[in-house]
Amino acid sequence: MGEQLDKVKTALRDLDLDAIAPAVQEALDAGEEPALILANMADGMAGVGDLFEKGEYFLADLVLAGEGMKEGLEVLEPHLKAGDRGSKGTVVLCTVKGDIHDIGKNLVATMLSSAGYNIIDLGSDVSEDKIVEAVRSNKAGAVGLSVLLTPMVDSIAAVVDALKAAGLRDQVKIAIGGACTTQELADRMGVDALGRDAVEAIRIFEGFFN
Ligand code: B1M
Repeated sequence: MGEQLDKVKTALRDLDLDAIAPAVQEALDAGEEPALILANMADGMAGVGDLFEKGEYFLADLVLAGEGMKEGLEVLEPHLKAGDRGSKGTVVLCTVKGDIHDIGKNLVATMLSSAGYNIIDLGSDVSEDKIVEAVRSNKAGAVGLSVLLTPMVDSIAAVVDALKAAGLRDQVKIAIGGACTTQELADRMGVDALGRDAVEAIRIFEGFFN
């Protein structure tokens, strides 16, 4: 036990694309908890981010890492969805306008979905109008925004303002997360919570719906 989790993390960090899906399958076969496997995939991606920041990886490597993450998730997702899906509440989730980073958002979506929430995943680079429409048509109780680019943080305020203008702000709680978010930013933007990782995101949404 543990050795297979390391393999998952290392395969992703080293961009060994052929090894990622088999490593996830091996960890499942060894009886590792799917949520723990997911956490190791997130650690592998964090390793990719560090190597990029050190100048050892380039943009093309980041795209490969995104592919690797998708391949691993394809194997893992059916095992994460054992819970009572969709019963705990509806969450509209996306990455904000101007920002195409979606790996962290996808992780949060997978974790929340397996924890029993109905996730309306609008994807990345999503306008405030689309979010308002999705909240209204799905009667969502919460909105989750992923934000990685500092120049795009004003997109958060645009969502808050659009929900207010539509008369929906009192019906939804809003959480933000992503590499460039801080508590100070969350306070300034007028959102209800900040999640630092996918596990914290689950705790936050549990609080929103209880
Ligand atoms: Co870009 N990128 N990127 N990038 N990229 C960052 C974010 C950056 C910090 C790298 C750097 O320069 N050091 C930097 C932003 C600087 C800033 O503004 N602060 C940056 C930049 C500048 C850019 C471009 C502008 C580069 C360029 O073109 N010159 C460009 C932007 C394009 C655009 O969006 N318009 C760009 C492009 C890309 C790729 C397409 C190549 C690729 C994205 C692929 C994809 O997502 N499909 C990419 C990647 C991979 C990264 C890094 C290396 C890794 C991001 C990631 O996936 N992390 C990133 C550097 C870094 O973060 N260290 C970087 C792994 C992921 C699991 O973590 O997303 O943080 P994260 O999610 C975590 C938590 O944050 C949290 O839970 C997740 C799981 O634990 N979380 C939430 C996330 N959302 C949440 C929501 C919640 C709660 C928790 O509640 C709702």
